[in-house]
Amino acid sequence: MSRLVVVSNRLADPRKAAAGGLAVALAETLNETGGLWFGWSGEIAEDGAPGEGELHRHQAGRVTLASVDLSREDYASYYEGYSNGVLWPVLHYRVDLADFDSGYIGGYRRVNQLFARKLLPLLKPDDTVWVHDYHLIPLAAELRALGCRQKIGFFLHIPLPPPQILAAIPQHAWLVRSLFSYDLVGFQSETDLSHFAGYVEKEAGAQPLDAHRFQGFGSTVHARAFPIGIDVDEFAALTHAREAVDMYERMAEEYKRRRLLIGVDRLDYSKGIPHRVRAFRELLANYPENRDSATLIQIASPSRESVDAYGDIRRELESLCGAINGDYGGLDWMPVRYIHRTIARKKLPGIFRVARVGLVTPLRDGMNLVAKEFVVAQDPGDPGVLVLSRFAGAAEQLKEALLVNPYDTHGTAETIQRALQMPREERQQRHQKLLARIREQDVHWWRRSFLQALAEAPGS
Ligand code: GDG
Repeated sequence: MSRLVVVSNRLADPRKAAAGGLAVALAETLNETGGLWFGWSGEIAEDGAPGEGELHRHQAGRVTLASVDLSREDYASYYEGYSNGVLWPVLHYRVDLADFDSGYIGGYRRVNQLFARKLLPLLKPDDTVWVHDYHLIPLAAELRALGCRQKIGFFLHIPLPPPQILAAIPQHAWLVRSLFSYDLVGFQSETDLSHFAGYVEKEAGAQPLDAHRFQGFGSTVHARAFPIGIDVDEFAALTHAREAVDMYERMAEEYKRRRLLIGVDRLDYSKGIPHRVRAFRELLANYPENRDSATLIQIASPSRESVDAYGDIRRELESLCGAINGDYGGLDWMPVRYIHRTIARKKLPGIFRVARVGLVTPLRDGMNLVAKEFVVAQDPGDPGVLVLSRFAGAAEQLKEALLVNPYDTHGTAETIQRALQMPREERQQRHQKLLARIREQDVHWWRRSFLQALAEAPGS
């Protein structure tokens, strides 16, 4: 197997499995192949020049971690500006929240060029390079411009919107053309793939050679959906470890007279948290039997606080939760517990397991791993019910969840009521099917499928 080189905006030490996410997903292959992980160090060089950054290297077991610092100006335009101020909102269909400052694109391009320049000398001839996410769309084009011939794959962790929405980005044509420098492009869902196919056909006149091969801009690219999964065994082990069990027992005791609903998200406008809280308010209004009983715990871990839209959603949530507690709460019952902090990962499965309903209702989400974690943490004999947005990538796989349209407050409230009333037998049947699919298409399956498809894709 050729050496795996992973490139992502941020990197993590793959030995620290508790880090979760990409580190757990890629650790096995990085270790087996003595791989390299390259990205931004997380450091901002206050007096650094734009387009420059010091390279740091260190060993994490068999894996080499190589990272570069960013200048203050590059951080502002590449990371906060173009990646999180333009690409994140538009790719989540939120053109209204985008900040199309024409100064950002220069920094985005410059940092991708910097990454290409620093990475190229570290590559060996038969390396396989796997680039991750929207921060680095043009990286392969920049590497190719410097003469890189290695296989390069790209995986987009967030959605790809329909062509008309993508076209709102002033540089949309350049971005999509950049994707043709990869040998393989992976999306989270068939929906995202169909948007890519639609875009290249309508906007770029590129011809599909078959369902997964597209010809355009003088080259051919393979594109497919590879729905990302979780490490099921790791999360199941976490569920039965002491911290989670302690958490479960404490919460089960505290809420034994009541029924818990749980939401766990980064505090991001794509996650639909205010919509969810409004649906919960409607549940209390329309089904009074839930008063003094149904309790929503919403954990919203802080995220990108310096961006304006994040401050707005934080304020909206605080006032919404305060109003519901004021209207419905009593001396010994608060309907909503809103926690704007990050909770230790080891405790999460305990909270998931005690909940009767898991609310995963993003307005738009690439995949949403919380949906999968919630299912894995359940007691198969008496499982909770997953209420899932039809607009999460996970909805393509998790058909036995109760699917909702998060914009439909009334419909979501009705579905939550159905979840609270679902008989045990139906809950067991649905849970069994969901768990089987999550297990079958876990993160190791995802990694193997992508790398195999990349190995089989003809080189450029
Ligand atoms: C992007 C895409 C795609 C959340 N709060 C806490 C906490 N978390 C953990 C969850 C889960 C992870 O963070 C979130 O993953 P998601 O998939 O839900 O969402 P994004 O962060 O937006 O991830 C997404 C993903 O990439 C992978 O491709 O699925 O669509 O947007 O693991 O458990 N963890 C801890 N404390 C918290 O308070 N410890």
